[in-house]
Amino acid sequence: MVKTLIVPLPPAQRIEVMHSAEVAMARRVARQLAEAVGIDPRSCDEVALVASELASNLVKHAGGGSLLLVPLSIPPRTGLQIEAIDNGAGIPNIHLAMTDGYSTSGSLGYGLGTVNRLMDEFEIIPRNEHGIHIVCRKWVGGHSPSIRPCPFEVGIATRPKLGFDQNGDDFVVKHWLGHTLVGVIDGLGHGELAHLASVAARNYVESHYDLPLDALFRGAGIACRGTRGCVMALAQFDWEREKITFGSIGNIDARVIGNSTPVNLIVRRGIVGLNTPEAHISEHAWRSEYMLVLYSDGVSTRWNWQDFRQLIGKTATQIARDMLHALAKPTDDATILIVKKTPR
Ligand SMILES: [Mn+2]
Repeated sequence: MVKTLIVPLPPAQRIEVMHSAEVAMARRVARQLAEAVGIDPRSCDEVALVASELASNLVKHAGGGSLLLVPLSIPPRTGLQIEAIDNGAGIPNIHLAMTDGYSTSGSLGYGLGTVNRLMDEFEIIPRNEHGIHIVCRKWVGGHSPSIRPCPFEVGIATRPKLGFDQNGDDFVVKHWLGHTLVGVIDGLGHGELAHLASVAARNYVESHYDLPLDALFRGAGIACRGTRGCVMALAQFDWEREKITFGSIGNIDARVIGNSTPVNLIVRRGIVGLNTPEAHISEHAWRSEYMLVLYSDGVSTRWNWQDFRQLIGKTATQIARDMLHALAKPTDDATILIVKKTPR
C-alpha cells in the first residue's frame, strides 16, 4: 500500500497592495509560503521577486489591487499560486497594453516577461471593464520532465468598432499540462449588448477549459441564453500528440498558414445562445511550421498570407497587430488571434 504523507499546507494569504510598503510585505510573505510548501531556496528567491514585480505593478499601473498567495496541493504536486487582481482604477494603461497586443511569451510589458520566465505556469486573464487578473504558479521540483514547455506562442490584437468603448469581440487563451485552448468570440452586433454576450461565452469557456470542445459549445450556448448570442471558434492544441481539435459556430474565420495540403477547418452556421447547433468538431495533425489565424468578421477576409510575408519572423503579437491594422473594418469590432511556433 502506498502511504501518502500529508503535510498541512499554510493558509492562503491575501495582501491588499496600495503602497510600496505592501510590496515589501508581498515579497516577504511569498518567500515564507514558498519555503513552507517546500520550494527550493533559489526558486524561493524567484517567487519573492515575482511577488514584488506583481505587487509593484499594482501600485504603479493599476492604482492598487490585491495579491493572493495560495499554497497548492494537487497530489503528487505541491506548489504556490500567486494571483494579482487589480482594482480597475488604472485600466487605461493596462487596457491599452492588452488591446494593443498581448503575448504569452516574450515582449510583455510591466515586468510580466520576468514573471513568465521565472514561474512554471503563467496566465493573463483580461477583464475588459475591471482590468486584468494574472495567475502564475511555481511547483516544487519545477515542471515534471515529461511535460514539455509550450512550443507555441499566442498573440492577439483586438479593438472595438470605431467610436465605441465596449468591445463586442472577446478571446480565450488557456494553457494547461500539454495543452493550449484558444478561441475568438464575437457577440452579435456591437456595443454593450454584444460585449455582454461574448463575455458570457468567454467566462463559461475559461472556467471549463479542459472539457471536450463539443461540451464547451453546449455549455457556452446555455451560458449565453438571455443574451444576444455570439459566434465562436475554439482550437485546442495537444503538443505531445501534435494535434489540433477545432470547432466553430458562426462566422469566425480560421486559416492555417504554412501547410502544403490544406487543413480544412469546418465552420457550422448558427449562433451560440440562440439555436446553438452541434459544432462540427474535427481533429488535424499540427506541424510546428504551421500558423493558425483566427479572426472575427470585423476583419476583412480579402487577404493572402503572401501580402504579409515580411512578418514571418515577428512575434505572434506583432503579426496580429500588423494584420489588424491593415485589415480591420471601422464598422465592426475586430479581433485577430495568431498561434505560431515561438521564434528562437
Ligand atoms: Mn462582428
